Amino acid sequence: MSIEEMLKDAADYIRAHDDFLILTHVNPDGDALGSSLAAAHIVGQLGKTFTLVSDEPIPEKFRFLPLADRFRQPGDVQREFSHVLTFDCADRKRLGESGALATGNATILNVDHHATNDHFGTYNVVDTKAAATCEVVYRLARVLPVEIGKEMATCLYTGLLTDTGGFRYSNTTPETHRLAAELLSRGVEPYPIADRVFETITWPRLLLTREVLSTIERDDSGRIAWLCVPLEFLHRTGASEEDVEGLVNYARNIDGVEVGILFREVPGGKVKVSFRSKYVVDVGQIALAFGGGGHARASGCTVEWTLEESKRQVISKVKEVLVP
Ligand SMILES: [Mn+2]
Repeated sequence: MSIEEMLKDAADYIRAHDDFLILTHVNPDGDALGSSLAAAHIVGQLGKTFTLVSDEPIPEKFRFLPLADRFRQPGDVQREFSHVLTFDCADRKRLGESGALATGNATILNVDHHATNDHFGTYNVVDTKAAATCEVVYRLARVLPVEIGKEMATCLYTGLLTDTGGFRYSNTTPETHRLAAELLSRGVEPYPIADRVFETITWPRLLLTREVLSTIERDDSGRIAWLCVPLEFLHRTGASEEDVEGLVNYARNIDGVEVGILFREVPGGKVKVSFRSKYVVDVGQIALAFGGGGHARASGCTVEWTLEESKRQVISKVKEVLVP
C-alpha cells in the first residue's frame, strides 16, 4: 500500500470516529509531542474530543506547545478507549503504561517514521523517509483536509526542528526545508522555539553535564566514545531525567568518533543505553539486538545489567559491527 493510500485510510478512520485517545512514546521528545499535539488540533478542528496521555510529565522546554497543558498521565485517566491514535511510536511497548488505556479490541492508527516500526496498528501510516513524524501528520492534515493554523504549525515545526537537530542531521532533505518554509508562512516564530528547545539550559542540567563529562572514555581506535550517568549524579545535581537528553552527543561529536554511547542507570537495576553514530554504523540495528530500536543514526535500548556489565556487553557489540 502506498503512503497516499495509507493516509487516505487514516483520514477516513478519523472522520468516522470520535473520542480519541492520543498517545506517543515514553520519554517524549519534540517530535513525539509535536506530532501528537498537532493531531489533537486536527481532531479538535473536526469537532471531535480527544484525551492526550503520556507516561511522564511533559518536559519543561516543550510546555509552550499549544495544548501541551492537556496532557494527562495514565493514573489520572479512569477509563479505557476504543479509538486510539499513536505518534512517533515504533512498537506497542514504547507506549509504556499509557498503552493499557486502550481496550483489548481498540482500533489503533499508528503514525510514525521509524524504520523499526512493527506496524502494530489496525491502520499504519509509517513513512520511513520522513524526517519526522510531524511531516507525516502534516500530510494527514492536508488529506483530511483541516486548516493548518499557527498553533498546529508550531507543533509540527517543533517536531521537524528537533528530529533534524535544527536541520543539520542526514535526514534533512529539500522536502524538510520546503515543509519548514510552509510552516513559517503559517505564522510560526522560529526564534523563540529554537531558543527554548536548543539554547536554554537549566542550572541543574549544567551541573549534570559537568559530572557526566568527567566519565568520558574511548576505545583504543578512538572511534567509539561513551559517557555514564550513575543514578547518584541526578540526585547530587538535582537534575531530572529530561536533563540527560542530548548528552550522548558529547561522545558522538568528538573528532574521529563514529559511535557515541551514553549509559544511564535507572531504578530497578536497569541501564538505558543511547546510541548516536556519524556516517557508517546503523545503531538502530545495534539497539534492536538489545531489544530496543530507533534510527540508523540515533537509537536506544534498556538492558538489565549493572552499569559495568552494560558497558562491557554493549561496547563489545559495537566493536564487532565497527571492525568487521
Ligand atoms: Mn520522530
